[in-house]
Amino acid sequence: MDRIKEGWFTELGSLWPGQAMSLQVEEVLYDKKSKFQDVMVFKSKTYGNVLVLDGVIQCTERDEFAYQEMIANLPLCSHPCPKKVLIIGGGDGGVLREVVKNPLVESVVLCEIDEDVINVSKKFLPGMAKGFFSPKLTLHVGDGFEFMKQNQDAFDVIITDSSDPVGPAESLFKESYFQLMNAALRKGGILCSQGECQWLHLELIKEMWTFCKTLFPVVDYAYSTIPTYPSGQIGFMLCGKDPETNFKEPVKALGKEDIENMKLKYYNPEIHKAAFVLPEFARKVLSDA
Ligand code: SPD
Repeated sequence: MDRIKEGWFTELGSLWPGQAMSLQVEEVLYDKKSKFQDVMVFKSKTYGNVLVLDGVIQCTERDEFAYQEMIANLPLCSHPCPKKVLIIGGGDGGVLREVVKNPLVESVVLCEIDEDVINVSKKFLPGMAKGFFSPKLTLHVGDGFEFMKQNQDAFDVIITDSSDPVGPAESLFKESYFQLMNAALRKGGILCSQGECQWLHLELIKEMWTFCKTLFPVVDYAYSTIPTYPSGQIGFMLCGKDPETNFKEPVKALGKEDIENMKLKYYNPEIHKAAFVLPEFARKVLSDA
Protein backbone atom coordinates (compact mmCIF):
# COMPACT_ATOMS: atom_id res chain seq x y z
CA MET A 1 0.00 0.00 0.00
CA ASP A 2 3.00 2.32 0.42
CA ARG A 3 3.06 2.46 -3.37
CA ILE A 4 -0.12 4.52 -3.22
CA LYS A 5 0.31 8.09 -2.00
CA GLU A 6 -2.26 10.87 -2.06
CA GLY A 7 -4.51 8.78 -4.28
CA TRP A 8 -1.84 7.91 -6.88
CA PHE A 9 -0.19 4.52 -7.50
CA THR A 10 3.42 4.90 -8.64
CA GLU A 11 5.36 2.08 -10.32
CA LEU A 12 8.96 2.34 -9.18
CA GLY A 13 11.43 -0.35 -10.24
CA SER A 14 15.12 -1.09 -10.57
CA LEU A 15 14.58 -2.02 -14.24
CA TRP A 16 13.50 1.54 -15.09
CA PRO A 17 15.66 3.74 -12.86
CA GLY A 18 14.82 7.43 -12.66
CA GLN A 19 11.37 7.12 -14.17
CA ALA A 20 7.94 5.95 -13.05
CA MET A 21 4.39 5.52 -14.27
CA SER A 22 1.60 6.83 -12.04
CA LEU A 23 -2.12 6.11 -12.19
CA GLN A 24 -4.82 7.79 -10.14
CA VAL A 25 -6.52 5.31 -7.81
CA GLU A 26 -10.25 5.26 -7.07
CA GLU A 27 -10.32 2.17 -4.87
CA VAL A 28 -8.06 -0.70 -3.84
CA LEU A 29 -10.04 -3.89 -4.59
CA TYR A 30 -7.51 -6.51 -3.43
CA ASP A 31 -4.13 -6.38 -1.73
CA LYS A 32 -2.59 -9.59 -0.32
CA LYS A 33 0.62 -11.57 -0.39
CA SER A 34 0.39 -14.89 -2.26
CA LYS A 35 2.88 -17.74 -1.80
CA PHE A 36 5.01 -16.08 -4.49
CA GLN A 37 4.42 -12.33 -4.63
CA ASP A 38 2.37 -9.27 -3.62
CA VAL A 39 -0.89 -9.28 -5.56
CA MET A 40 -2.88 -6.06 -5.83
CA VAL A 41 -5.83 -4.93 -7.93
CA PHE A 42 -7.05 -1.35 -7.89
CA LYS A 43 -9.73 0.52 -9.75
CA SER A 44 -8.06 3.41 -11.52
CA LYS A 45 -9.64 6.65 -12.58
CA THR A 46 -9.01 6.29 -16.30
CA TYR A 47 -7.55 2.81 -17.05
CA GLY A 48 -10.17 0.52 -15.47
CA ASN A 49 -9.06 -2.19 -13.05
CA VAL A 50 -5.31 -2.69 -12.80
CA LEU A 51 -3.42 -5.87 -11.80
CA VAL A 52 -0.13 -5.19 -10.01
CA LEU A 53 2.38 -7.92 -8.98
CA ASP A 54 5.23 -6.98 -6.65
CA GLY A 55 4.52 -3.32 -7.36
CA VAL A 56 4.66 -3.70 -11.18
CA ILE A 57 1.68 -3.12 -13.49
CA GLN A 58 0.80 -6.35 -15.32
CA CYS A 59 -2.33 -5.22 -17.11
CA THR A 60 -5.00 -2.56 -17.14
CA GLU A 61 -8.45 -3.05 -18.58
CA ARG A 62 -7.96 -0.12 -20.94
CA ASP A 63 -4.78 -1.09 -22.80
CA GLU A 64 -4.14 -4.80 -22.07
CA PHE A 65 -5.24 -5.85 -25.57
CA ALA A 66 -2.18 -4.20 -27.15
CA TYR A 67 0.02 -6.76 -25.38
CA GLN A 68 -2.19 -9.84 -25.22
CA GLU A 69 -3.24 -9.72 -28.89
CA MET A 70 0.34 -9.28 -30.09
CA ILE A 71 2.05 -11.91 -27.92
CA ALA A 72 -0.66 -14.38 -29.00
CA ASN A 73 -1.08 -13.58 -32.69
CA LEU A 74 2.53 -12.92 -33.72
CA PRO A 75 3.43 -16.60 -33.16
CA LEU A 76 0.02 -18.11 -34.02
CA CYS A 77 -0.14 -16.35 -37.39
CA SER A 78 3.48 -17.34 -38.13
CA HIS A 79 2.74 -21.07 -37.76
CA PRO A 80 0.97 -22.96 -40.57
CA CYS A 81 -1.02 -25.11 -38.15
CA PRO A 82 -0.84 -24.12 -34.48
CA LYS A 83 -2.91 -26.97 -33.05
CA LYS A 84 -1.35 -27.39 -29.63
CA VAL A 85 -0.38 -24.34 -27.62
CA LEU A 86 1.33 -23.93 -24.26
CA ILE A 87 1.16 -20.68 -22.28
CA ILE A 88 3.63 -20.31 -19.43
CA GLY A 89 2.47 -17.69 -16.93
CA GLY A 90 -0.46 -15.60 -18.14
CA GLY A 91 -2.48 -16.07 -14.95
CA ASP A 92 -4.71 -13.08 -15.73
CA GLY A 93 -6.11 -15.05 -18.69
CA GLY A 94 -5.75 -12.30 -21.32
CA VAL A 95 -3.31 -14.18 -23.58
CA LEU A 96 -5.40 -17.31 -23.21
CA ARG A 97 -8.51 -15.34 -24.27
CA GLU A 98 -6.70 -14.40 -27.49
CA VAL A 99 -5.23 -17.85 -28.18
CA VAL A 100 -8.53 -19.74 -27.91
CA LYS A 101 -10.11 -17.38 -30.49
CA ASN A 102 -7.92 -18.88 -33.22
CA PRO A 103 -9.94 -21.60 -35.00
CA LEU A 104 -6.80 -23.64 -35.83
CA VAL A 105 -5.96 -23.98 -32.13
CA GLU A 106 -7.39 -27.26 -30.82
CA SER A 107 -5.96 -27.34 -27.31
CA VAL A 108 -4.19 -25.01 -24.91
CA VAL A 109 -2.36 -25.77 -21.68
CA LEU A 110 -1.88 -22.79 -19.38
CA CYS A 111 0.79 -23.37 -16.76
CA GLU A 112 0.74 -20.67 -14.05
CA ILE A 113 2.61 -20.97 -10.79
CA ASP A 114 0.45 -18.60 -8.73
CA GLU A 115 -3.16 -19.73 -8.33
CA ASP A 116 -4.04 -16.50 -6.49
CA VAL A 117 -3.40 -14.52 -9.69
CA ILE A 118 -5.91 -16.71 -11.54
CA ASN A 119 -8.57 -16.36 -8.85
CA VAL A 120 -8.10 -12.63 -8.41
CA SER A 121 -8.29 -12.12 -12.19
CA LYS A 122 -11.50 -14.15 -12.44
CA LYS A 123 -13.02 -11.87 -9.82
CA PHE A 124 -11.71 -8.44 -10.78
CA LEU A 125 -10.65 -8.76 -14.44
CA PRO A 126 -13.50 -10.81 -15.94
CA GLY A 127 -12.94 -9.45 -19.45
CA MET A 128 -9.46 -10.98 -19.46
CA ALA A 129 -10.21 -14.13 -17.50
CA LYS A 130 -12.95 -15.34 -19.84
CA GLY A 131 -10.44 -17.64 -21.60
CA PHE A 132 -10.47 -19.82 -18.48
CA PHE A 133 -13.94 -21.02 -19.48
CA SER A 134 -12.87 -22.31 -22.91
CA PRO A 135 -13.28 -26.06 -23.54
CA LYS A 136 -9.90 -25.96 -25.32
CA LEU A 137 -8.13 -25.28 -22.00
CA THR A 138 -6.26 -27.57 -19.65
CA LEU A 139 -5.16 -25.60 -16.61
CA HIS A 140 -2.00 -26.61 -14.79
CA VAL A 141 -1.05 -24.79 -11.61
CA GLY A 142 2.67 -25.32 -11.16
CA ASP A 143 6.19 -24.56 -12.26
CA GLY A 144 6.75 -24.06 -16.00
CA PHE A 145 10.24 -25.59 -15.90
CA GLU A 146 8.97 -28.81 -14.36
CA PHE A 147 5.99 -28.95 -16.70
CA MET A 148 8.17 -28.68 -19.80
CA LYS A 149 10.67 -31.24 -18.56
CA GLN A 150 7.79 -33.69 -18.52
CA ASN A 151 6.24 -32.59 -21.83
CA GLN A 152 8.85 -32.79 -24.57
CA ASP A 153 8.12 -32.65 -28.30
CA ALA A 154 4.54 -31.72 -27.43
CA PHE A 155 3.57 -28.20 -28.63
CA ASP A 156 3.37 -26.24 -31.87
CA VAL A 157 3.53 -22.86 -30.13
CA ILE A 158 4.81 -21.87 -26.68
CA ILE A 159 4.04 -18.40 -25.35
CA THR A 160 5.77 -17.10 -22.23
CA ASP A 161 3.65 -14.38 -20.67
CA SER A 162 5.83 -13.50 -17.73
CA SER A 163 6.42 -10.60 -15.42
CA ASP A 164 9.83 -8.90 -15.44
CA PRO A 165 13.19 -10.62 -14.80
CA VAL A 166 13.33 -9.80 -11.10
CA GLY A 167 11.74 -12.16 -8.58
CA PRO A 168 9.75 -15.26 -9.64
CA ALA A 169 10.18 -14.73 -13.41
CA GLU A 170 13.96 -14.17 -13.53
CA SER A 171 14.73 -17.67 -14.80
CA LEU A 172 12.33 -17.26 -17.74
CA PHE A 173 14.83 -14.94 -19.44
CA LYS A 174 17.74 -17.40 -19.30
CA GLU A 175 19.25 -19.77 -21.86
CA SER A 176 18.35 -22.91 -19.90
CA TYR A 177 14.67 -21.95 -20.11
CA PHE A 178 14.86 -21.45 -23.89
CA GLN A 179 16.60 -24.84 -24.20
CA LEU A 180 13.67 -26.42 -22.40
CA MET A 181 11.16 -24.66 -24.66
CA ASN A 182 13.10 -25.88 -27.67
CA ALA A 183 12.75 -29.46 -26.44
CA ALA A 184 9.04 -29.02 -25.61
CA LEU A 185 8.27 -27.77 -29.13
CA ARG A 186 7.33 -30.14 -31.93
CA LYS A 187 9.03 -30.07 -35.34
CA GLY A 188 8.42 -26.64 -36.91
CA GLY A 189 7.44 -25.21 -33.53
CA ILE A 190 7.53 -21.54 -32.63
CA LEU A 191 7.97 -19.70 -29.35
CA CYS A 192 7.17 -16.14 -28.37
CA SER A 193 8.45 -14.75 -25.08
CA GLN A 194 7.90 -11.47 -23.29
CA GLY A 195 10.98 -9.53 -24.41
CA GLU A 196 11.03 -6.35 -22.32
CA CYS A 197 11.61 -2.86 -23.70
CA GLN A 198 14.15 -1.69 -26.29
CA TRP A 199 14.35 1.76 -24.66
CA LEU A 200 15.34 0.28 -21.29
CA HIS A 201 16.67 -3.25 -21.66
CA LEU A 202 18.69 -3.46 -24.86
CA GLU A 203 21.56 -5.26 -23.10
CA LEU A 204 19.20 -7.98 -21.84
CA ILE A 205 17.50 -8.24 -25.24
CA LYS A 206 20.89 -8.58 -26.93
CA GLU A 207 21.93 -11.29 -24.49
CA MET A 208 18.70 -13.21 -25.14
CA TRP A 209 19.02 -12.70 -28.89
CA THR A 210 22.58 -14.05 -28.82
CA PHE A 211 21.75 -17.30 -26.99
CA CYS A 212 18.52 -17.77 -28.98
CA LYS A 213 20.59 -17.63 -32.19
CA THR A 214 22.64 -20.58 -30.94
CA LEU A 215 19.47 -22.60 -30.25
CA PHE A 216 17.14 -21.81 -33.18
CA PRO A 217 17.65 -21.26 -36.92
CA VAL A 218 15.21 -18.32 -36.95
CA VAL A 219 15.10 -15.56 -34.32
CA ASP A 220 13.35 -12.19 -34.51
CA TYR A 221 12.27 -9.35 -32.25
CA ALA A 222 9.08 -7.33 -32.47
CA TYR A 223 7.36 -4.80 -30.23
CA SER A 224 4.03 -3.27 -29.34
CA THR A 225 3.11 0.13 -27.97
CA ILE A 226 1.22 0.18 -24.68
CA PRO A 227 0.80 3.24 -22.46
CA THR A 228 1.04 1.60 -19.03
CA TYR A 229 4.24 -0.43 -19.48
CA PRO A 230 7.59 1.27 -18.78
CA SER A 231 8.47 3.68 -21.60
CA GLY A 232 5.20 2.84 -23.33
CA GLN A 233 6.48 -0.22 -25.18
CA ILE A 234 7.08 -3.93 -24.73
CA GLY A 235 8.89 -6.40 -26.97
CA PHE A 236 8.61 -10.05 -27.96
CA MET A 237 11.39 -12.54 -28.69
CA LEU A 238 10.30 -15.02 -31.38
CA CYS A 239 12.18 -18.21 -32.24
CA GLY A 240 11.37 -20.89 -34.79
CA LYS A 241 12.61 -24.45 -35.30
CA ASP A 242 11.89 -24.45 -39.04
CA PRO A 243 14.52 -22.49 -41.03
CA GLU A 244 11.75 -21.57 -43.51
CA THR A 245 9.74 -19.63 -40.91
CA ASN A 246 9.53 -15.93 -41.73
CA PHE A 247 8.07 -14.11 -38.75
CA LYS A 248 7.78 -10.83 -40.66
CA GLU A 249 5.23 -12.24 -43.11
CA PRO A 250 2.25 -13.90 -41.41
CA VAL A 251 1.79 -17.33 -43.01
CA LYS A 252 -1.82 -17.26 -41.83
CA ALA A 253 -2.83 -13.66 -42.52
CA LEU A 254 -6.16 -12.80 -40.92
CA GLY A 255 -8.74 -11.20 -43.19
CA LYS A 256 -11.10 -8.34 -42.32
CA GLU A 257 -13.82 -10.79 -41.36
CA ASP A 258 -11.50 -12.79 -39.05
CA ILE A 259 -10.46 -9.57 -37.34
CA GLU A 260 -14.09 -8.65 -36.74
CA ASN A 261 -15.09 -12.14 -35.60
CA MET A 262 -12.15 -12.31 -33.23
CA LYS A 263 -12.96 -8.78 -31.98
CA LEU A 264 -9.33 -7.68 -32.37
CA LYS A 265 -8.55 -4.12 -31.39
CA TYR A 266 -4.79 -3.92 -32.00
CA TYR A 267 -3.52 -6.82 -34.12
CA ASN A 268 -3.89 -6.95 -37.90
CA PRO A 269 -1.55 -8.27 -40.63
CA GLU A 270 -0.10 -4.81 -41.28
CA ILE A 271 0.83 -4.20 -37.65
CA HIS A 272 2.26 -7.76 -37.55
CA LYS A 273 4.77 -6.82 -40.27
CA ALA A 274 5.42 -3.34 -38.86
CA ALA A 275 6.14 -4.70 -35.38
CA PHE A 276 9.46 -6.11 -36.63
CA VAL A 277 10.70 -2.78 -38.00
CA LEU A 278 13.02 -1.56 -35.26
CA PRO A 279 14.37 1.94 -34.70
CA GLU A 280 17.99 2.23 -35.83
CA PHE A 281 19.53 2.12 -32.31
CA ALA A 282 17.92 -1.28 -31.64
CA ARG A 283 18.26 -2.67 -35.17
CA LYS A 284 21.99 -1.96 -35.07
CA VAL A 285 22.54 -3.69 -31.72
CA LEU A 286 20.59 -6.78 -32.74
CA SER A 287 22.00 -7.06 -36.24
CA ASP A 288 25.56 -6.84 -34.88
CA ALA A 289 24.89 -9.39 -32.13
N1 SPD B 1 6.63 -4.57 -17.02
C1 SPD B 1 5.54 -5.51 -16.94
C2 SPD B 1 5.56 -6.56 -17.99
C3 SPD B 1 4.44 -7.53 -17.80
C4 SPD B 1 4.27 -8.49 -18.89
N2 SPD B 1 3.30 -9.52 -18.59
C5 SPD B 1 2.00 -9.04 -18.36
C6 SPD B 1 0.98 -10.10 -18.17
C7 SPD B 1 -0.26 -9.79 -18.94
N3 SPD B 1 -0.95 -10.96 -19.31
